[in-house]
Amino acid sequence: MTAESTYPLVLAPETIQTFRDKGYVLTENVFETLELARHATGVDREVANRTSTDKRNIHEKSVYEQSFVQCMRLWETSSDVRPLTFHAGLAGIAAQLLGVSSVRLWQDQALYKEPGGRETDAHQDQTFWPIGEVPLVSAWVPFDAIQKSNGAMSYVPGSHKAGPLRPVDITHSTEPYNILADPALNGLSPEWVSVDPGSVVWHSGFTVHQAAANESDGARRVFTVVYFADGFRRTKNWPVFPLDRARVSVGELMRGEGLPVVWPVPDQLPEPPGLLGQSTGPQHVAGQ
Ligand SMILES: O=C(O)CCC(=O)C(=O)O
Repeated sequence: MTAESTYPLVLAPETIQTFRDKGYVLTENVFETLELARHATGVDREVANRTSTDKRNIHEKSVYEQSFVQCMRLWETSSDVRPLTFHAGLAGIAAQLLGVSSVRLWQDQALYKEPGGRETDAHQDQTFWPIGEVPLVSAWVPFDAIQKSNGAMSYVPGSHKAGPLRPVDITHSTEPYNILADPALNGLSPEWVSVDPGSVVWHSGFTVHQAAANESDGARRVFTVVYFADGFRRTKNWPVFPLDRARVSVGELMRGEGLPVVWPVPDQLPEPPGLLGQSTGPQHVAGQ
């Protein structure tokens, strides 16, 4: 571990303030073209590996699967993806946005919205997980230019300040709650964010966000990395794969196998855990 790490990408104070005020912020020029293309190739390859036996077209999939092809914890099965998941520039930005000295990895995932893919329902991320109000931030890394017509995200500005609202069942196992009509949001409208490749959009764990349908002919290729502040404890006992795998019980510090420190930058890339989650989908449990 490098104790005296300095940030590879230093944020302007206004960028951090925007994130605190609005619950999301765009950072430009995080990746150069060739570097991003290299990461995209690694993620494409692992998504193709994970989905090679699935021959269904989008209309044969569940409502949830029509929002995106979801492949989680790609770093655990692909050494090509590891440099992106543990990218020092991203991890350093996460630490700056959260205002903490050390951050851990919660998860990475590819979210590829197929041509004709439906919208992603509006939700908050953090209410999915038994982790209370630990400071948490997601990096949304597009590999291509993304506008509303091909699956951009929108964010309700300031919604993170409402804290945890009613969870939204984006899997559609039950009727999803219409969080955009929650009185705590005071009727605020989501703001759509177009993103160029090389830029990254960050949102806080309680920011209400959604993604548009993909009306284009190409896949909307996005990779996300979720970071949380080190030194916080599990708050609830409902099942969640990464904490259960690391044998973190309620009241214990969230750390261990599969939850490595990513800032300060570790001396070596972390080793993947032995027990893996499912190849695709939300990885509620271990196994294929
Ligand atoms: O990209 C999407 O469709 C949804 C992404 C999302 O909900 C997230 O990154 O938290």
